[in-house]
Amino acid sequence: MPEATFHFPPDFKWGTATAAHQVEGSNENNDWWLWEQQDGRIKEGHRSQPSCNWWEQAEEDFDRAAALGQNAHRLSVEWSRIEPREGYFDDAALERYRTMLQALRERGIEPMVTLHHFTTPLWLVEIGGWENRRVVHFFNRYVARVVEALGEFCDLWCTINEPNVMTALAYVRGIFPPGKQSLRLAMQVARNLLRAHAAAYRRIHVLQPEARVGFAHHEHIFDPANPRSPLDCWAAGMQHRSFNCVFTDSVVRGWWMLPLGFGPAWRLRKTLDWIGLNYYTRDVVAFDAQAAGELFARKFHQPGAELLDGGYGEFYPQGIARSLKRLSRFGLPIYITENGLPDADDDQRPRALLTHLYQVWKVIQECVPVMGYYHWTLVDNFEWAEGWTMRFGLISLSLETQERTPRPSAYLYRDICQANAITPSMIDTYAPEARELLLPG
Ligand code: IFM
Repeated sequence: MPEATFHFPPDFKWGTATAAHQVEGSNENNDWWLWEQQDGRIKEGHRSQPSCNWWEQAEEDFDRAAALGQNAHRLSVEWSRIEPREGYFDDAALERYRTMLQALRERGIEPMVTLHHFTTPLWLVEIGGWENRRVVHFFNRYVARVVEALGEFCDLWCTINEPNVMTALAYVRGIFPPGKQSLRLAMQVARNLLRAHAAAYRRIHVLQPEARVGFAHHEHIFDPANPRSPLDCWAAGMQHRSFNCVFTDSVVRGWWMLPLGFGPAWRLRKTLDWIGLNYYTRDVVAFDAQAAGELFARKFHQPGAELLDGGYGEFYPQGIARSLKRLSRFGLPIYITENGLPDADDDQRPRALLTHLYQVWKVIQECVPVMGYYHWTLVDNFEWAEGWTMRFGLISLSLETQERTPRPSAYLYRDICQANAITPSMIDTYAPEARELLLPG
């Protein structure tokens, strides 16, 4: 009997995802650039510069993506380049982005453009950044300019990347700029991010009625350390609700679902045409009476679990299926806007690709409407507070020479994209150790 091949839907999108500050280089007018200059902020004192030099030569990597069989790419545009001073829009920067999007189209790659991916212009930071409610107006005006300039080449827009990660790391843990630790400010910022998303959604549709607009949500799995312990279950549930549900559920229900505030939020309703899932890993959670600041949670990795490089988390492919199923309750098309792992020597990535995509395939069989998958990422890039210590690329990058070297997983992903399927021979060629997981017996 022939062995199973796992086919994806005929119009499935296969791509990679990136973000401006992580790949462009020479972004010196935003909060992350300032943050990188401060001692102790980034691991090993790394800086984003020169990154992958996309501002000059993104097209060379687009060639590589096309040669690797990809038909989609998610990239972000840098607000601080487009609006370097309040109210002043730089036509040359917009033109550069037009050429990038056109270059993608010419290579048969459909762009998805993210409008905010963690970085904020310095002029806005000086007046409070995302804490200032006027950000909603500023973001809206900037989004309108971008859509007017780039709409010829793009109709798939992602307003904001991972608003939950941005709020948690910048305003609760304080390891992203502005490095604050205040639940009150975190809630204020969360509200402004949601308002900005909703206003941008409406503005984009006025300018481009056919647009498809969503945001990229990061879902992290939290499981109770002891599923029979009501306290562990409660602590894991609190982590889940406060990290995973605030943004998604507020928009879908039109009701503020913030830890410090519930109430009507009608203007958030009906502001998603699709939802993006960024999935990476999970934690297990035990109740800890001493950890009031952490919502009484002690988080750790499942004992005996396979771990990812640099303490990034646990290798847990089932989590992508669980996350997709939760999001499917919203009744929207879903894009997997990010999924990947840090793996410099590529000893886990081939198996990670196969096992995560197998989980995706399984939920598609259960009628979960997954439209596409964007692997994070094409070429190693600047990993925020982790600097260059974590290598997420299908293609490795030498920062000294800018030389690119595809890792074996780049070819596996190419084969999957070209076949629109996972086949037994791919498993045998790239990750035979995954065979018993995918093709038991
Ligand atoms: O590099 C980041 C990206 O900017 C947002 N999502 C997670 C990725 C890997 O940590």
